[in-house]
Amino acid sequence: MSTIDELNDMRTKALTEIAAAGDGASLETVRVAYLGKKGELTAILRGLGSLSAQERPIVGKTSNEVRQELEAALDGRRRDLEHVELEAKVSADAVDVTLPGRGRVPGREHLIEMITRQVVEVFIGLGYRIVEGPQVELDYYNFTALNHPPAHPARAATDTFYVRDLEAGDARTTGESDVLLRTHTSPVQVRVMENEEPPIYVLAPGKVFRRDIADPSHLPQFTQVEGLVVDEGITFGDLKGTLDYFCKEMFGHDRKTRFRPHFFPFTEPSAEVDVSCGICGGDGCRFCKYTGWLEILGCGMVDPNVFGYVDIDTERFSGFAFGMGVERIAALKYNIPDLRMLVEGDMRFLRQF
Ligand code: 2U9
Repeated sequence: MSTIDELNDMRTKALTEIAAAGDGASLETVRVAYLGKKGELTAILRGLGSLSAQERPIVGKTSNEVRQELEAALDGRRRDLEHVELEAKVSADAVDVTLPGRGRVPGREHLIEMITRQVVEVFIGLGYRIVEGPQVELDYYNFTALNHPPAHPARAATDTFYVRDLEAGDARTTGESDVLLRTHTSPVQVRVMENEEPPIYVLAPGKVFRRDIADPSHLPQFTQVEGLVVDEGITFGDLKGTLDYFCKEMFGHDRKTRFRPHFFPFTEPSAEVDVSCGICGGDGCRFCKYTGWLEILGCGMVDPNVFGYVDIDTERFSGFAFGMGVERIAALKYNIPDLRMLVEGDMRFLRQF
């Protein structure tokens, strides 16, 4: 076969292969096979010197034409492939801007946060300050200074979570120590009275801990709001007026309150406060166990023994205190049958409806 025939065959073969190359890499393989250093066309050009003087210019000219043709075909195919790749990428990344957006689920304040905030807002409106303190407390602030005798049942290791210091070699598995998880927020107010002079009008919201098994009406960790007033001339009348106003703000101005005698170690006299049932209006129904009343608060006049621990002059000052469980109020206000529902991460309490 003459060199010209060889060139023509090569041209046809190369053009077919270029047209068939499906991506940039296979196209490059074709280029190297013909135009690379060891390529078929390069070999012919290198061999020009050994051709006859007659053949040389024709083969040289044709070789150059074939090279230009192949280079043009390679460029054209490369552009086509790039275009195809770009088209594929664009259509894969395409966003249909006319589609409706994917909705986010907005969250809301948890019921416990909401009730705590509402209670706080009522007392802020009455001029009270919010105070906070440690959740890990000393026995002294949680029990002793609050007039709990040494053998008071609440101090038992079956009722209170005691904290052990393992690094200090405390090997006990149970039993009382000086450090505990506070069982009420009252130690916060003891600390306030230690550090400040009356007049004191404070509200102490926060987490508290009791060694109870969780059931429909108990949680081992719950939220309390307690209040403390210490001033000159504070009477049980001030206590009643304040808590009656609070209940009306919280539950509605059509609600009544009643104060039943009770006992707490830290107040004397003490009372529990009921609010009239919002379902039956006080007539009696299943919700209020046919009593017409719902128990909301505990309260009382601060026991003089408590003032003794914090060096407040009982000749000059008197005070009242109260406490409530936020989960219990949430359950009553929103008809929640089991307190455990509030802490189990049920999204229905957190989703905005
Ligand atoms: C100081 C002195 C007295 C806070 C009070 C109650 C009554 C009370 C309960 C409500 C439901 C606890 O969460 S609950 O189980 N609390 O009944 N708390 S008087 O008395 C104080 C606080 C601080 C220095």
